[in-house]
Amino acid sequence: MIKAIIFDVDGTLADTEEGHRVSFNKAFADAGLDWNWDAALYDKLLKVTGGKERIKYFISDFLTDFSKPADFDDFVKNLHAIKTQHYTTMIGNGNVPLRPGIKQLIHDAHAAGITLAIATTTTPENVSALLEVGLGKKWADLFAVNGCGDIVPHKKPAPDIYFWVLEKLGLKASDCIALEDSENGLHASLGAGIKTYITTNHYTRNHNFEGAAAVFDDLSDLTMFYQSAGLALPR
Ligand code: XBP
Ligand code: MG
Repeated sequence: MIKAIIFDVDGTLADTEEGHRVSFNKAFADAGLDWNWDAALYDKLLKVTGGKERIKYFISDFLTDFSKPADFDDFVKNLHAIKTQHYTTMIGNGNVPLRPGIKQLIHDAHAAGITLAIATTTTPENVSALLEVGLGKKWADLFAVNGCGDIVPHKKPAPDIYFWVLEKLGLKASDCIALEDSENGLHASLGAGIKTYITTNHYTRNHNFEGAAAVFDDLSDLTMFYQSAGLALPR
């Protein structure tokens, strides 16, 4: 019997990556940088998870003439903090709804006594902004564990965040299922031994999901998902 469902956030709970991309570009403009991440470039940059890590990847692998400031880490951290401000404002305005079936799944599972958790690469502020709009002010009461951002040394595709969540839940990997959207996310959850279901989006549709228990376009048909995942939930 599944005791817990562990949710990825970006691309899974909501289709957020366009919001992230636009927020990165706003931060670059605020900083007087002529960098512009269009969708095609962002698709490549999504190979690296974590906004700070993604900025460093862009600088190292896509910029040739950028001379790093002395306090490079602070420079990146500050740029990312500005980006997070723009993102949380955008999300707070209700511009990015939860994906189909997500709100119903969360409430059905919580009502049935299934433990819920979050395992994401994004920041705690971004998670709060998204779920306060999507699930209401008391969203945090629905989740036993909220694993996000820099609390682990290595971000996805490393399994660290999933090991961290399992440890906090006090559950075995076999007691849980994970919901992810990307190849990096799948590698992370499988790396922790967790059976993983995928919902794709326009950035991840062509990823390699070998090892996933099942791949769905989205969870608009919760009955199909519940049957596939062996969840005895009302539909
Ligand atoms: C997706 C990510 C994040 C977001 C940007 O996280 O890799 O880095 O793209 O958010 P997940 P930040 O799919 O694990 O939820 O800038 O806050 O990292
Ligand atoms: Mg994701």
